Amino acid sequence: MTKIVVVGAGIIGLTVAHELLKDESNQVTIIAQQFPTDFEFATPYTSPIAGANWCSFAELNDKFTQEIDKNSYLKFQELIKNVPQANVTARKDITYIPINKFKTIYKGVKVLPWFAYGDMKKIIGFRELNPSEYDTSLFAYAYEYNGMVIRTGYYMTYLINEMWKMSGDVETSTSRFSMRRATIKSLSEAYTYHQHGRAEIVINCTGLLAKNLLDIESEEKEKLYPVRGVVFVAENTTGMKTLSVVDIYDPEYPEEKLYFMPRREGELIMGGVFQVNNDTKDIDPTFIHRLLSRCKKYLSQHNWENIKIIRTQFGYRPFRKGGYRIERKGNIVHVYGFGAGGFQSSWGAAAKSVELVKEYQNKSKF
Ligand SMILES: Cc1cc2nc3c(=O)[nH]c(=O)nc-3n(C[C@H](O)[C@H](O)[C@H](O)COP(=O)(O)OP(=O)(O)OC[C@H]3O[C@@H](n4cnc5c(N)ncnc54)[C@H](O)[C@@H]3O)c2cc1C
Ligand SMILES: *[C@@H]1O[C@H](CO)[C@@H](O)[C@H](O)[C@H]1NC(C)=O
Ligand SMILES: *[C@@H]1O[C@H](CO)[C@@H](O)[C@H](O)[C@H]1NC(C)=O
Ligand SMILES: *[C@@H]1O[C@H](CO)[C@@H](O)[C@H](O)[C@H]1NC(C)=O
Ligand SMILES: *[C@@H]1O[C@H](CO)[C@@H](O)[C@H](O)[C@H]1NC(C)=O
Ligand SMILES: CC(=O)N[C@H]1CO[C@H](CO)[C@@H](O)[C@@H]1O
Repeated sequence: MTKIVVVGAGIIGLTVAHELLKDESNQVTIIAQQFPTDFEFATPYTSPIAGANWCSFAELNDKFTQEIDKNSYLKFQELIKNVPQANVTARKDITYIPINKFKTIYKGVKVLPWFAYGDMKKIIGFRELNPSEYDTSLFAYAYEYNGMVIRTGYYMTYLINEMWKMSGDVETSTSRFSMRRATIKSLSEAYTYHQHGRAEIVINCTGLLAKNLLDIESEEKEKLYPVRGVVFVAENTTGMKTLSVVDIYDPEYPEEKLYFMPRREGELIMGGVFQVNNDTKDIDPTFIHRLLSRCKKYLSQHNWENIKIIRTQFGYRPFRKGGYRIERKGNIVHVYGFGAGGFQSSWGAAAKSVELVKEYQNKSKF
């Protein structure tokens, strides 16, 4: 048996732990300050705040990220098909590019994502919309694909339930899974938290808060930064059935975005903002008015009258300069810095992490 401690119970820690448990020779303890079943989050914890959808941000030539996101897409499709209790729902995902953004930011060049090409185009059902399908006085172009909405809190609970199942549910002296609430000051402390004695391997999935760990490499500390997001959760009385993204550009409010995720159970996620290095907890009270007036302007086919906002949420996307890190250093595997895409990269990132753990296990056999 290999004793492994996973630090962090966000989407990354949970998915890595889930994949490690598939190997019956691994015993995994997750330790975290916050778990998905907490109702209030005293310290930054991003995963329960996300919508979440799949919209890979990989550059056209970044095969590594493309592979990770494609792996995750295929995994989520399996869940959509076969595992309704995972609370991942299939939805069309439409993106509209307003004319002003096309002219100013994109300099009149049409930009399509990497999944508009090659085999992924077919897998994902990518299609550019015909001009007859959108308002050409507002938009330069638009496209759609077969996307999804992940109901993040329930989905993470599903992952935990699966892990108990793999381990045999009851915690015994031989059970392979355990969860413990703890706040560690340094990763070197993490080894002592395994349920069956000192751990051999630690997986670092701490998101943004890792900045606070005492034994972090100083250059790593400087690489991590928050990008704040704010979303409103509304009752879905709009008639919206597809995920919709309007790629707006408002020179007066360049941090403001416009996207919608209708959840299966009747909630509508309305976002949002992309505030680099802003760690405030305040919500600008005038923002909702601008958001709703953009709704009426760009998505007038839906009903925005009397929309009822149920709650407001904010979180900090854990960004890292140079992109995320999946790397083994001795018996520590680092898996963090997933920015705005932790869900869409989760399965692919977990598969890579498991490979790194195997590599270590192979080496230490000799
Ligand atoms: C508004 C918003 C919308 C988003 N929408 C999407 C989307 O549509 N699709 C998508 O893919 N992504 C989306 N994201 C991004 C996604 O939420 C993040 O990339 C992801 O949640 C990061 O997960 P994580 O596991 O790395 O970190 P976290 O979820 O922050 O988890 C970190 C874990 O580590 C624990 N921890 C940290 N330090 C310590 C310590 N010292 N001791 C013990 N435990 C510790 C924490 O308690 C927590 O359990 C969105 C984010 C925001 C804010
Ligand atoms: C653990 O991960 C964080 C980012 O989440 C990173 O800043 C830190 O360097 C890592 N810890 C160590 C000890 O390397
Ligand atoms: C919108 O909400 C209603 C219930 O309020 C639900 O029946 C319907 O399925 C929801 N639509 C979508 C697309 O989620
Ligand atoms: C951070 O966000 C708040 C709320 O939106 C805003 O009032 C404030 O000006 C922002 N701070 C910075 C430094 O951008
Ligand atoms: C580990 O060893 C096994 C068995 O020898 C081998 O099949 C596998 O490819 C190795 N994995 C890695 C990541 O080194
Ligand atoms: C709480 C919640 O919305 N969970 C849903 C997850 O999926 C199952 C199976 O489809 C539903 O029954 C739950 O309502």
